[in-house]
Amino acid sequence: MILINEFSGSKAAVLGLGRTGISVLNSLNNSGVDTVCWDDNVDARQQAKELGFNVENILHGSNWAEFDLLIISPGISFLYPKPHDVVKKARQNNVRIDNDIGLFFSSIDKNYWEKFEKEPRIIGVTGSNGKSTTSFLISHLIERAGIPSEIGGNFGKPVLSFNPFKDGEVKIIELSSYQTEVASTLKCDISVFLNFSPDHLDRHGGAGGYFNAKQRLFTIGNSERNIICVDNKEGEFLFNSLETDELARGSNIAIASKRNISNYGWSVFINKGFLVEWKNRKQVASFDLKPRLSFLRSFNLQNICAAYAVARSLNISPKAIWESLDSFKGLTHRNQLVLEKDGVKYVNDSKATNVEAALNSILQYDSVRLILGGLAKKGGISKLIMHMNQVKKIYLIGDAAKDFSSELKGNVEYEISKTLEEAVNSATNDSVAGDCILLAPACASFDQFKDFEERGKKFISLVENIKN
Ligand code: UMA
Repeated sequence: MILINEFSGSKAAVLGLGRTGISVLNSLNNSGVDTVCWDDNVDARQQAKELGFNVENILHGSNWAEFDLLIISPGISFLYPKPHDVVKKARQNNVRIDNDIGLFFSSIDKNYWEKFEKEPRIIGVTGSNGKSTTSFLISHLIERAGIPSEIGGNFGKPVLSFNPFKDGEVKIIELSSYQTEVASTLKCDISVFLNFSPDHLDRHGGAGGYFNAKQRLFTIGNSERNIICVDNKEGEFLFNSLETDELARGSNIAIASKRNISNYGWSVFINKGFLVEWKNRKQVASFDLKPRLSFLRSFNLQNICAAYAVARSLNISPKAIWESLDSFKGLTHRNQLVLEKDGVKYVNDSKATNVEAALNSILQYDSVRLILGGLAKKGGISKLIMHMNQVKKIYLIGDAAKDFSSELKGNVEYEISKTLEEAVNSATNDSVAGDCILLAPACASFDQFKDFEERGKKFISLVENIKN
């Protein structure tokens, strides 16, 4: 657990009692902070009571003059579609609002850092897609190099549940826009920006607000090194704006998965099937990806460039990184090959919860039977429809099925399968050797499942039945 001495003796209200809220309460209570907590869900409140926390209706029954802090979970609306009523109340009473990420960074002051022989490092990874895979790949590369590490944040383990820092350790934090939007402080040593595509637009008042939330990691963060993917225009903009700072110029690394960017001061890119690093107009390393391309591509080349650049920033040699890449197995629910039977592949990319992520998956296979649908995100699927060459048929599930079917009409063969089970069965019956049955739903899962993990697990269990 991470302790936060700065607030010892103060009083905090905690809203949201999921994974984050409980970790915040544990940490604050052990740091000498007096806490009360609340959740809109009665079961969550009951569970918190059973854990011994002080549950109090902070919306109607509290004296706000007593509170110094309100700590909110990522799922709580901060600005859009409208601020949660408790957030409004805190603003009316001039109570500081923060989240677990802000608390985590406030816990690290000079006095704390000075006790280490070898300074620990913190890496923040943001972007619309590939954050988890990149974070996991970074941890794999640095662990293989003998550097201790821990991974958390949006990845699953709340940052305040991290173990106390060890000498020379690296903490890797996956950061969602919900988290970067609210955090009062973001002090990573190395910050990574992967890509940008519209997502979570309701929660950020549109694409501008969403980009701004991600950009905060770089604008308020002041990292020692920024690693920015310039594959899309938002990344290019971010890189150029950071390079206007004379002191930072040259310390940032640009990465690109589709073109030669050796004209940047320090760069890592994929060109003609090679992973290449350039620094100060000299080539530092070059590896032929082609023999391993289909294996590496399944982790997305952008993610590989980013993790390589982070490892290089930690002084790991190009050769050691290259050798460790081979033993990386990837993450469950992210482009995970579940079964290959009679020449048909079954791939679980349940984490592809938006169009961009689904498209990344589809483009990796030549003949796709795509399971699509769930709870639709804003913006429709027109971008997907432009890339249907590899898609033989679509099997629509969930709430979005009807709306998507009208968009697909005339563009690609489809059927409304309703449930995941029906979709898997139907796609299996239709399939021939060489096909890939791909769950890349481009939607949230909450209409039929608890979360993307439950949806992925269901897919795996349905596929396991086919195996037997
Ligand atoms: N709640 C309220 N009122 C509200 C909204 C929520 O009381 O208006 C309560 C709920 O009743 C529930 C609690 O808040 O009891 C849930 O809080 P939460 O949604 O913030 O969930 P946590 O369990 O704390 O998990 C969060 C992240 N969840 C979200 O961002 C929605 C997890 O990311 C993260 O792993 C975890 O913190 C640890 O840091 C998940 C996620 O889906 C994986 N992230 C999104 C994504 O990847 O697209 C951003």
